[in-house]
Amino acid sequence: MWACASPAWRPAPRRPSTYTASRSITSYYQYGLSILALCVHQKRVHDSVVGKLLYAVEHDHHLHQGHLSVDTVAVAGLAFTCLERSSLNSDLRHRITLAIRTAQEKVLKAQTPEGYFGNVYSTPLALQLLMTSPMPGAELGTACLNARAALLASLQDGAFQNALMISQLLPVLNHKSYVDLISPDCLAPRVTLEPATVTPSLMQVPEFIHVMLKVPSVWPPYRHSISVPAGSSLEEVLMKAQELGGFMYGTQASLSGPYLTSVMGKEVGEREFWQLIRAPDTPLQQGIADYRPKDGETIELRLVTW
Ligand code: B12
Repeated sequence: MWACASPAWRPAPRRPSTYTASRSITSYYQYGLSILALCVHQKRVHDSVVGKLLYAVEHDHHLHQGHLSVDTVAVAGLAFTCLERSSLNSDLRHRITLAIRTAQEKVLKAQTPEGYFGNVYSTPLALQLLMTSPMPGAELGTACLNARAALLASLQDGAFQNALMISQLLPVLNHKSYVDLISPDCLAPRVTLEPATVTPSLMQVPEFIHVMLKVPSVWPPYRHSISVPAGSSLEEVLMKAQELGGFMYGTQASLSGPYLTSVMGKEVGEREFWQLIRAPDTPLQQGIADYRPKDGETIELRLVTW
């Protein structure tokens, strides 16, 4: 199954400029999102800018290590749909129409047996794209129904706690996509999500769990069993490890929550990231603040390039 370990592929590096970011942060996901954002505000961009995204979709540049980045293709498809609906970049009309079809086909092909497109967290954007589809047919209908059913089940299981993920899901629950922002209907009734209320029982004695924390890519390698109250997040495991000594980490705030940027003093370099892995080799589908390890799990922090 595609997980975030297969990140969005990136456009060619920028030419040196006065911009002094410490690392390049451009990806086709961000490129597509920017075109989409400008388009819903009816801002015209040059054909060469759109052409670069078209080229990426036509030539599978959103592939990474052989995997498809469903989030990236979905955002590109939404951007093209907006351009088509707004009659922008009309000289590219034919390529844009074909690219929408290509993006939709790629997303459909990425459906898992559970019904997700890619993984649970790429499914909301994928559904946004497929909902805007001019593609007729029972196949699309069944695929979308299966994805919706899988999403609703995961909602019940509490998979959507992250505000950014909820922001990508809410339009789908309202039968809308980001493209509808071209002319938003502010008066339409809205589906919202109610926070689940958990009443902790009085006299609850916290149960403790043990999580093995491993960092093999530093010298000397770090490996310790950390004891935390059951239900703790991975971030709480990291905090506890730091408190015990011999472990250090740093984060950067992002819209998705705290992003792990350094471990044992090792800061990520350009196009590197600290990947979160459940041993032996399963990349986590949530960040440190949202993921709650189970008793006996081994979590590895692995420095990889994207
Ligand atoms: C590109 C991308 C990456 C790139 C970011 C590098 C870069 N400079 O572009 C890389 C490959 C490094 C990456 C890493 C991870 N990612 Co990621 N990523 C994305 C993607 C496709 C686009 C994000 C983006 O550019 N947004 C637009 C910009 C404008 O917004 P931004 O807030 O500035 O974006 C920054 C943050 O989002 C941050 N970031 C990226 N991913 C994640 C994940 C988490 C949990 C956090 C806190 C921050 C973060 O990097 C972005 C660029 O600087 C999203 C897809 C989506 N549907 O949102 C997944 C997504 C957000 N990632 C996800 C995950 C799970 C991860 C990892 C935890 C995977 C792992 N097992 O290690 C790691 C983060 C680990 C850590 N160190 O904390 C999930 C989050 C699901 C959730 N429940 O919240 C998503 C939704 C993908 C998916 N469908 O599963 N990711």
